[in-house]
Amino acid sequence: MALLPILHYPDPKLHTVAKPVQAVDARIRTLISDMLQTMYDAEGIGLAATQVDVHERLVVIDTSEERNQPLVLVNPEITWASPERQVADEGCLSVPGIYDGVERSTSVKVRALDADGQSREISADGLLAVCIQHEMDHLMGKVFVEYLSPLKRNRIKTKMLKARRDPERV
Ligand code: K1U
Ligand code: ZN
Repeated sequence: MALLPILHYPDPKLHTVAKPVQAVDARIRTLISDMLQTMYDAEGIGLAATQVDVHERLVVIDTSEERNQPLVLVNPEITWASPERQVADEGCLSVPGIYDGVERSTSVKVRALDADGQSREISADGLLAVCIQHEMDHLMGKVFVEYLSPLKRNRIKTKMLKARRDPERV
């Protein structure tokens, strides 16, 4: 297993649209295991392949308290999203230290392949529904700060660029 470097906003590679995974083979299973290790090490609840500079439709998630219920979504598609929506605070491993409210559907259904290549449909609400929608956005090249006002987004961009230049001062 390996820890993978996570791209930080505003890296333009975060805006790449991911392509479908062609086969759940040994390469993908190694990537799944490396992404899970990277997510747990960074203390995140989710990670999209886009964030580790792999532009294929793969997401790992674990919203459990015990950090022992990994969810692997290969080629995920949202098949239903509730018309009921709610604003909740989000964070992002690609935008460290920034948390802000984003409006999302409160419940979703997602169809995906699991780590064995089996098709599954998952119903999610609460934090899991928020996390799935956040990770699906990553696969489409969208970072959560793009839901914020241009003023907030520019402040975040400036802060991230300063942190990249001078990590000691942030
Ligand atoms: O995709 C990512 O960057 C991971 C991200 C997922 C996420 C968290 C919260 C709302 C939506 C999506 C994170 O894991 S951010 C860091 C984090 O651990 C966290 C933040 C808020 C609540 C719970 C955990
Ligand atoms: Zn994120």
